Amino acid sequence: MSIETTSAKPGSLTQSAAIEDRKVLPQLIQARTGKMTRELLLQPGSHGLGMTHSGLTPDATTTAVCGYCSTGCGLRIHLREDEAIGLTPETNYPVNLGMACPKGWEALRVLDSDDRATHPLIKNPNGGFSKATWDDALRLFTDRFKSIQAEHGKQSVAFLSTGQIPSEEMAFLGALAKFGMGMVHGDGNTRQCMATAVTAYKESFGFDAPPYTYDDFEQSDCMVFVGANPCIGHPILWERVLRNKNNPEIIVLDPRRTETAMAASQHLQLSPKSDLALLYAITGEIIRRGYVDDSFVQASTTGFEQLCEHVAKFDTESVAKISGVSEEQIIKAAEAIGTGNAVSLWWTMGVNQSYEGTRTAQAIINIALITGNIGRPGTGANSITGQCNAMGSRLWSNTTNLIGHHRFEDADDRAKVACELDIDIESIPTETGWSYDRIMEGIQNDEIKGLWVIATNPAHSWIHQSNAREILDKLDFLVVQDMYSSTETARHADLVLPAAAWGEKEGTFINSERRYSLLKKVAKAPGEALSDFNIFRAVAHYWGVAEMFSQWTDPEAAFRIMQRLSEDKPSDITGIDGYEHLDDCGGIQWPWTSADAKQWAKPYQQRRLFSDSVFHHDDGKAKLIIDDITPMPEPTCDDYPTMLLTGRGAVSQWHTQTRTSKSPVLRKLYPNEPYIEIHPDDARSIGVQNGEQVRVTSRRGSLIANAMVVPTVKPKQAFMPMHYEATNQLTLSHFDPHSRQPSYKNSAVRIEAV
Ligand SMILES: Nc1nc2c(c(=O)[nH]1)N[C@H]1C(S)=C(S)[C@@H](COP(=O)(O)OP(=O)(O)OC[C@H]3O[C@@H](n4cnc5c(=O)[nH]c(N)nc54)[C@H](O)[C@@H]3O)O[C@H]1N2
Ligand SMILES: Nc1nc2c(c(=O)[nH]1)N[C@H]1C(S)=C(S)[C@@H](COP(=O)(O)OP(=O)(O)OC[C@H]3O[C@@H](n4cnc5c(=O)[nH]c(N)nc54)[C@H](O)[C@@H]3O)O[C@H]1N2
Ligand code: SF4
Ligand SMILES: [Mo]
Repeated sequence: MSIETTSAKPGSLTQSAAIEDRKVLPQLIQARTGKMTRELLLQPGSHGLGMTHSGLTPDATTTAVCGYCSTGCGLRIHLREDEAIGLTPETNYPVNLGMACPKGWEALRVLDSDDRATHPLIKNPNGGFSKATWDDALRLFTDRFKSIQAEHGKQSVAFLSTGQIPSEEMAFLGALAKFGMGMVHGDGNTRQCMATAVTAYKESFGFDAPPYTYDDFEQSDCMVFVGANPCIGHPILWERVLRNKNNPEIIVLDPRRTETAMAASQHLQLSPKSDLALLYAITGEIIRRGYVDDSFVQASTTGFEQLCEHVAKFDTESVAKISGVSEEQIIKAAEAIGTGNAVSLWWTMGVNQSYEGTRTAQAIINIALITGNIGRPGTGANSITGQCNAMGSRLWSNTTNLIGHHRFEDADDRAKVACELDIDIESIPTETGWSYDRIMEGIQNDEIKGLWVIATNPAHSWIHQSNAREILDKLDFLVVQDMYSSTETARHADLVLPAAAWGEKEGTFINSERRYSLLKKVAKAPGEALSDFNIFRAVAHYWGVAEMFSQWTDPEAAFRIMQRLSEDKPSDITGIDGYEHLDDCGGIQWPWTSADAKQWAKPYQQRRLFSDSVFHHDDGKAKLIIDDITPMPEPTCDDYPTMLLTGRGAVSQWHTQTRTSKSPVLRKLYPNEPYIEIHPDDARSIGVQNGEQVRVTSRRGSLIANAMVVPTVKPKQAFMPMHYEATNQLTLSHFDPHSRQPSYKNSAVRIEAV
């Protein structure tokens, strides 16, 4: 990670300000971006570079995709007698080109830990857990869930799953739960993360289709990052940005002066949640200055006139006041976008996790469309995903979409799925299930009594935590299936099922650029832990529906079923010839159809969508979607004068830290105690020095954290990483009305000295 050699335009005001900040913050940045790791990784005993210290020499290597983030780096696993003894980043992989972040380097280390779930655990009358056999555990699972369904109806048992297990496991879980066990409601942690992007793409393009390929980072001459901090969240993608030889303009829209903002040539440090107004003002300037690609707009979009009328209401002068971004900055950004030859716009959680997220994402999409920046190298309206298989969950989880991007309400879709799965069409629900927030509400209202949680940790990661935990405790029966038995959610469980982890099983993940890649079994799962896939097979057997799932013998067989289901969809993968083909190619991006496979000897790399300017609505055009601005759900006030933002803290911290906290190397790269970033003026006014404790209180709860006094947040704004258990005690239950994604990044709080 080289912040010094950034491709930001030299001499710009922003850059000299960044240098000021860097004098203040060099250590913080080094640690947070993982720069110090090489030294740490060279310590004896490390699985990373340190493998040379172990004295073992590998007798073979194999390449597997990393199991943390959606970048999907290839890791070369060094094997001795088929067991992993170390790893290095794969030099020959089209994604990471020989690079990996500290989490990837340390991926094997976190598999060994005292709190790995090794046996099924059943809650005993004292509130502790007792070890159980799989037979006892699965009998209990079946008896309890079946009796709840008998008493309260089939819909009274639901599941919450994840973007972090292989697609084959997601598909199996969704099919088993909804078609085999009769559940109606199930959702995933991708609701917390990607629901907004999915909704925005579906409405704008007619299909959930992120159009880009990573090569676009290197081909753009102007890149806009909205609510995204790739230096921390997607460090290897940021490395791809740094490889761009076009000396690109880099525009960052973020209320904080993030590591990414410091490296940008334009930082639009907007007021939280003023994105929609600001993007409309930029759109207005683009239109007024004549930067519209008229022939593209005419041929490939609908709604341009309405867009023009709408954005005219957002005059630059007023928006400058609302957003705190000057008129000059707004115009400068519009000029850069309007005059760029290859402009790409990227967004992540600063957009998705907001109460107007869907419309904000669509305002970004509109800019790409009206300037004709789509379908060409270096362009696109590009949502970067988060979890290793968030894209897989969007296609395969069978939660609110019928599996494979079909619709529950559509009789033809149900017939196709029934036929490909060889099941009775009557077993497929005819209605879309509830979203995550509605499932939580359903538990609160006694509509849902049983819950099966797989590879997610809601007692830490869901909003308004005290309420979330009360809700989990209301359940008659809670099953948690996880690789560790110590998670915040497992503490509330009646039954814990021990799962094998990344590295201990196989399957495919789909990364942000739509690439299916293989994960591999290179280690033995501890104790009696089973792969999620095999847990689902066992559940099918105990539930009495083994026959219905007799095709689902192993992950590759499931992959073949998924291929058949994908036929004729924009995400068609019928041309992939099994796992070996994925392995040979360094992963394959969707679509890859059987027709493609006939035409080309090998899937060509770096494919982007919409090069033919044809979208997935019936008329082949993309929609320009607009909306009114709505007031912020919880503005600051005298009692709660500070706006709290939350998000990722350091490259070496992953989410609820069940995994990353297990590596001594990673633990050295971030503060182990919860901290909150506050501005020096605010610190002064409450009489707090850097490192001293503060109490942070919102309308929902209160916590103690160390003050990190930094100029990177504005006065009356604060930032807290989500990785600390307490953070979500403060956050607000408010959702984007279109995507039902929680708005994690705006809660009014009060900060006081302790
Ligand atoms: N190291 C590490 N990497 C990760 C993860 C991790 O836990 N650790 N998680 C992965 C996952 S699942 C995800 S979803 C991604 C998330 O990746 P990002 O979205 O890049 O991460 P966040 O820090 O959640 O949010 C990005 C930025 O949004 C800004 N923001 C807050 N409010 C607003 C606003 O109103 N407007 C704008 N424009 N910006 C705002 C925040 O200041 C923050 O800098 O990261 C992935 N990568
Ligand atoms: N305040 C605030 N809260 C947030 C966010 C924020 O920005 N701010 N971001 C949100 C976002 S974007 C996300 S994605 C969520 C993430 O929230 P979670 O999904 O709750 O976080 P993780 O820690 O990734 O939880 C994954 C769980 O799966 C387990 N696990 C790992 N591998 C396997 C496996 O192969 N099988 C099984 N069965 N279990 C496994 C891990 O041990 C862990 O307990 O958090 C959300 N919460
Ligand atoms: S950037 Fe993401 S995929 Fe690559 S090594 Fe790090 S965590 Fe793994
Ligand atoms: Mo996420």
